[in-house]
Order: sequence, then structure tokens, then C-alpha cells
Amino acid sequence: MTERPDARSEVGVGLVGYGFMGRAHSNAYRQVARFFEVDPAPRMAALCGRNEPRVREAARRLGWEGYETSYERLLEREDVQLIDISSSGDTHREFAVAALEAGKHVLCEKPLANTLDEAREMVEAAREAGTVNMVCHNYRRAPAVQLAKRLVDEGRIGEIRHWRAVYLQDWLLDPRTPLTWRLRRETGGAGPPADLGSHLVDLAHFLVGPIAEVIGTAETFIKERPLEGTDEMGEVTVSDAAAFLARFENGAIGTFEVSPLVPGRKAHERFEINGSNGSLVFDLERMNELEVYFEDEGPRSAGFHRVLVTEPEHPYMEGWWPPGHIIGYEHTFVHTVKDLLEGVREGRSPAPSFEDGLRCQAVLDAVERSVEEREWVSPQFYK
Ligand code: SOE
Repeated sequence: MTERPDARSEVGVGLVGYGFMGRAHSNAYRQVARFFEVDPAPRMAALCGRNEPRVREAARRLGWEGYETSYERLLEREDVQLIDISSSGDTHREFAVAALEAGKHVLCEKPLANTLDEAREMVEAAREAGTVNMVCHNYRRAPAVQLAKRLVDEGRIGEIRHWRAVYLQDWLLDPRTPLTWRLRRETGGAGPPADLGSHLVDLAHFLVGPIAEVIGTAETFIKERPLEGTDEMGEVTVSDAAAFLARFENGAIGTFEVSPLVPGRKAHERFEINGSNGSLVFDLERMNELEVYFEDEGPRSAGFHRVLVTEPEHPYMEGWWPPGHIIGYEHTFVHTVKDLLEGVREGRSPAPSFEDGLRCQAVLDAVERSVEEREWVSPQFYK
């Protein structure tokens, strides 16, 4: 027998869920070792879901070796060392805690949990387990966002004063769009403000620093929606849009606005950072670009300009195509898995870890409390 040319070790992955995120994560596990020298490489051992015919078909389509219809059975498998939780928010705590107690590494979709208490419990379980844990906040791993981080860390835009971020979509604009799990408190936690807001809070923590206090307002514009597959109406039990102000520990101030009810906005996740010497702008709909402005270029040439983040010198880009060739949404998940696998090799939890996820959750919780109390509120990481 000839020796396998690829001598990399492997980590067996068990993925829970095969909706939008399950598909995005499956694609990432399929691609990562083909473009990056990861060691261990992922082995797509099993996809897990309750409905046998559906999970079997999804496993075949998404490239998994097999499937499990019981989560307990998945955790018993010794050839599965990494559990990926891409199921709805109400399952995160239970699945993550069980996986950690079984000694597995865990990647969990964002937001980490549906409530702050759940997130705290998950962090405690992660500490006890000592295995690798990570929250999937894929936008951190867009090359342009990583470039923004480098420029901030190098002090290129000076002292940060302003953060301005929106995440606007239109997928819930139509009142006939059914009452999905995201719009019910018991399944979707805090709803769209947490779903979309968690991305912005994670980016703000990454690029600016910890948020010290917030004050927000929120609304449920569409109060009832059809129950899936029926003509009956059901109550929307979360806010469907929110806006809030923040003060950062480092003295910067910020604004955040999230809504899936904005006509014409599809994936309008945009942030702008203004420092004492410059500004940086990212827009997910143009994710291969970073707009930059540097005051010290002087009046002859200073002005906003667009950096096309497609060169081998740019974060992650050496793995992909020759210079100048753009990448897309799915690549941010490949980068997440690449960094996760590095973490597994080195026995360390890559950021955002569950601890970072808890910090994000605490800010979302503070926003909700501030909406109720109509005053500034500080995030409470621990009780
Ligand atoms: C829906 O708002 C959604 O699919 C979010 O759940 C994702 O996190 C976001 O990246 C795209 O929009």
C-alpha cells in the first residue's frame, strides 16, 4: 500500500443542525484543508439531526461520512472529538454543556446563548472541561475586518473616538413571512436585536474594546405573523428592531442599529471607526474592500480611498487565489474553522472564545434591561 501523501492528523467532527448555518459550516470543513495547511485536518464524521430521512439526505448532500439521530449517541462516539453546534439558539446551552462534559472541543454558532444565565453556565462548563471552545462570529474573519484590526493595533488611525455600526436586512419586512423560531422568546432569545446585534457587539469588542455601558430603545413593529404552514396567526414575542448607544471602557462612544425590516437593505452590515488620525469603513456588501482615510497623508493626497483586500499580504488571502481575486461570505467560515483547528493543535481557545461570547451576551442583556428601565446600564458578566 502506498503511504497517504497527506500526513496530517485528523480531528473527527460532529455537526448538529443542517439549516443555513449547518450548510455554511459543512462547506467550511470541506474546503479548509484544501486551501490551508491545517493540522489536524477535519474529518467530517457525522451530521446530527432528529429526522432520519432528512438528516440522511443532508449528510449525503453536504459531504458527511454518516449521520446520527441522537445527540447522546454522537457524544458517545470516540471518533468524534469536536462538536459543532449550528442548531437554533434554544439548544446551545444543553448541547454545549453536554459536549464539554463529554470532553469534546466545541464550536458554537452565535449568539452563544439565549440568555445571560445560559451563557454563564456554558462558560463554567468550558472552564471545567479545559477543551477548546469558540463562538462562530464569522465576520471577524473577513480579510478586510482583519486588516482594519491590524491598522487599529498599529495605531494607524490614532486614538479611537467613534464607532458607528448598523446591521440592516429586509427578510422580515413582509408581514406574511412566518413566525420563525427567531421571533419567539423561548426559541430565539432576544430575537433580531441579539441575532444581528451580537455580530456588531462582537466586532466592536474586537476592534474598539470592551463596552462599559449602554442605553437603548427597541420596537416590535410587526406584532403577529402566520404560524408556519397554517393561516393562523401567532404573537411575535421579541423586539424586531433595536438601536442603542454605547460608551467603551477606553473612552470611545458608539452607536448601533439593527433591523431586518429595512426595505432595500439585504446584508447591510456596515461599521465606521473614527480615530484621532483617521477613519476606517467596512461594508459587508462590499466585503473585499476596506475604505481608509489617514489625516497624516496631508491635504495634497488625503481622502477616503478603497483598499482592495485581495493580496497575499492581507490576512487569510495567501490561501486563496492569485492577487486581485475576490472571495465571498462562505470564506469567512473557512477562516473560522482554520483558526479553530489551529486552536485544537495548540490546545487554546481562539477568540471569540465562550468567555468572549459571554461578554457579548452581557452587552445584549444590558441593552434589553436599558430598554425596559430607560436608562444607562452596565453589562454584568458575572453574578
Ligand atoms: C438572519 O438575520 C441572519 O441569517 C443571521 O442569523 C446571521 O447571523 C447573519 O450573518 C445573516 O443574517
